[in-house]
Amino acid sequence: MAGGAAWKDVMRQEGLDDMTLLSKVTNEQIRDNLKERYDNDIIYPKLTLSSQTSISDVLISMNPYKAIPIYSKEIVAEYVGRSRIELPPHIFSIAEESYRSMLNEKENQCIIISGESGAGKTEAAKKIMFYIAEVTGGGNSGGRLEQVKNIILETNPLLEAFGNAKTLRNNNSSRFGKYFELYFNKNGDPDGGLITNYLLEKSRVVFQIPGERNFHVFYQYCVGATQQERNDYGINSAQDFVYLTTGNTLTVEGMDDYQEWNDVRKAMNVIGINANEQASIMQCLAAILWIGNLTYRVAGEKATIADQGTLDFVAYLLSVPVAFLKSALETRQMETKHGANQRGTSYVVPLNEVQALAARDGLAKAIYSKLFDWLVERLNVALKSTSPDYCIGVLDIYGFEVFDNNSFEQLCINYVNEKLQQIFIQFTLKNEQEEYVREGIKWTPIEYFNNKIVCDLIEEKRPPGIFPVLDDVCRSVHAVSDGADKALQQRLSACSENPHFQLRAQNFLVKHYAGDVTYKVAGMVEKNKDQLGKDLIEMVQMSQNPFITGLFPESADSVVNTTAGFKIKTSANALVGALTKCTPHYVRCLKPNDQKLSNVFDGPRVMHQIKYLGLLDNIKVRRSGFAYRTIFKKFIERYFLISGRTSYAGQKTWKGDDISGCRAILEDAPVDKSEWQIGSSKVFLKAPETLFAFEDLRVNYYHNMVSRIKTSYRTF
Ligand code: AD9
Ligand code: MG
Repeated sequence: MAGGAAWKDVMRQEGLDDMTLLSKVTNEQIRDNLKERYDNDIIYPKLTLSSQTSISDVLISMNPYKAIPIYSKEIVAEYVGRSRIELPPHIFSIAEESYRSMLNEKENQCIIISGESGAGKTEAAKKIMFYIAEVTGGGNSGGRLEQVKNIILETNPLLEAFGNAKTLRNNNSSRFGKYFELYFNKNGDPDGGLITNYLLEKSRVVFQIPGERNFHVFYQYCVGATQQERNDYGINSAQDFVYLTTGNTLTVEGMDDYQEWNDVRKAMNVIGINANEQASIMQCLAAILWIGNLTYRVAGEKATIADQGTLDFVAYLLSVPVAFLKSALETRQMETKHGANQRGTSYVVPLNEVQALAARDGLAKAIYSKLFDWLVERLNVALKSTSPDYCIGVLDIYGFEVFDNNSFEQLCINYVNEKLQQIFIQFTLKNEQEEYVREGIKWTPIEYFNNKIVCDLIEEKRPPGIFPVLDDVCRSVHAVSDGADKALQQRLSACSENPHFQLRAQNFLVKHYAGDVTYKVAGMVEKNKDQLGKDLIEMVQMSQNPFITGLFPESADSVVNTTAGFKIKTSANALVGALTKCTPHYVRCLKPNDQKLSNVFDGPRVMHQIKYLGLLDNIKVRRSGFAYRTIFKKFIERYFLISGRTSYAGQKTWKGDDISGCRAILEDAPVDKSEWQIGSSKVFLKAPETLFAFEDLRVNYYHNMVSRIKTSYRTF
């Protein structure tokens, strides 16, 4: 049912849908094609690429920064059951292709969405979820299925409130990475899911640069709290909390915090977070805000809490004895070991100003990040699937980012982006070219930049990369000290042999695939250490509120000594492992300008992205490579009908070996010799059109057979 104005919007044609068909293969042509389409509100071109398993599209998405009417239910209906070559490129087409290929090929799929901060990844992920919820489980399936779909959709408002924030790059920037595996049963009905979250940027809880905000949820809470919550938890306007005002930005254009708060509360109900738990969440959020209002009085090397009233209130919110809170925020217990197997002597050492502030902020960050993990865990409980058959994973992480001041958080974010670029290269360039070599196919190799060298620079043990150096310093120096930063500065010289690294006074530069970023050394060791002091852990564990003690289940003595760098490295590599097991689909998001403006196409800015995304390399590999390949046996089974040498009257007659059978079929087909090659185990076809031609020949053969049978029946 193709009707309505919206549908016309999707069907409009300007420039090329498929950029692998450009007349000239240059970056300028890619840019011009993107511009021509963008100027006409067509934001999705694609690249038809081949991979070892199938021909697939890489969807390019250009953020329009305005609403374009192409996401209605009517448009969803158009994409259902349609192949990717029938309709214009669209995020729905990628969702459809993933879903169908999961059911047809019985293989798990993943959709990898990449692009820099503000390019449209999260919006794309949401549209995929929407599409899948729309097209699955129609009829009277009701009950649990509807509930699962509701929960899937409600995860977004909740996770965005707690995990997104306004940054200079994006008003709704994801400050955590998310891999959302949607589970399905054999019929293709959603059956649950699993969310894996990656490194929340928790430093934002205590500090924001000018023009940025803390996580949305705090501002929403401050405008949306009930009178009861205001009375019980001391919720005032955002203006009154230090943690909400360091960026000097309280509202976001186009964002209605009050409305969003209602959505958050609704989402909590749908997910099954009960009233008691919700009250505890409100209490924790309030505790964090009030912790931020604690101030210290400093005398020499000793910092003591200045305002008893605030301290009392925080103790009340955390349900802990105030004396313990006070000592955990002012002092540190140290133990000197006398010898192996002997208990040491304990000393109580006062904290200096820097250490005291670090303790205070550390407490707030720890509560928030534990709360976030708790929410994800609860979502996973709600999404728990009994026995899933298949899965589609949707990866939406924080995009590559560079600010005037970049620290440990940017290093982690940009590192994960490097890893994703690695997988993309692997899937679309490296494996592809290696297969040609293996199969002995003649072709012209394409040079491309392999960013493995940058991944190595950050994560490798030998020669030591940045994370291992950081870990080393963390092990040997007290994190909150000048000494830590100096030691890091010195030891980073171990990375200097890597051409993508430059050590400078007080900072270092990494030449990332997406651009150069200078990282500040100061504070990195502490952020990497990422450990709440023993005193603070013991203090929160004394809480009378089981929700709060539940957030800190580990014993203070057994706190595992893993650093933030180690964790992100481990989880990024696990992610890569999981993605490589699935059939991949790609969405490459681009942003048209840095001002978040609609109708502004900043040519050089777009060009920069085209270059580092390697779109040109993809097109070149695709054009000089082979779109389709399949093993000899499969090729014969599918196409034996086409040649008289391999078939007669619809029956396979071929008795020779598979390779000669393939050769017979290919030679007899009306296809130019340059369009195919035979490797050592597979047949390779150059253009997708050649494959379509083979499919047509097969279909025609059937038609002819049927009409011949009909004709002979009539004459009889
Ligand atoms: V980050 O790495 O999380 O900072 P994303 O996720 O890539 O970033 P996001 O999806 O949040 O970017 O998009 C940024 C903003 O661009 C959105 O809030 C929308 O205002 C706008 N946007 C993105 N995609 C679309 C779209 N398809 N149509 C309209 C869009 N607006
Ligand atoms: Mg995002």
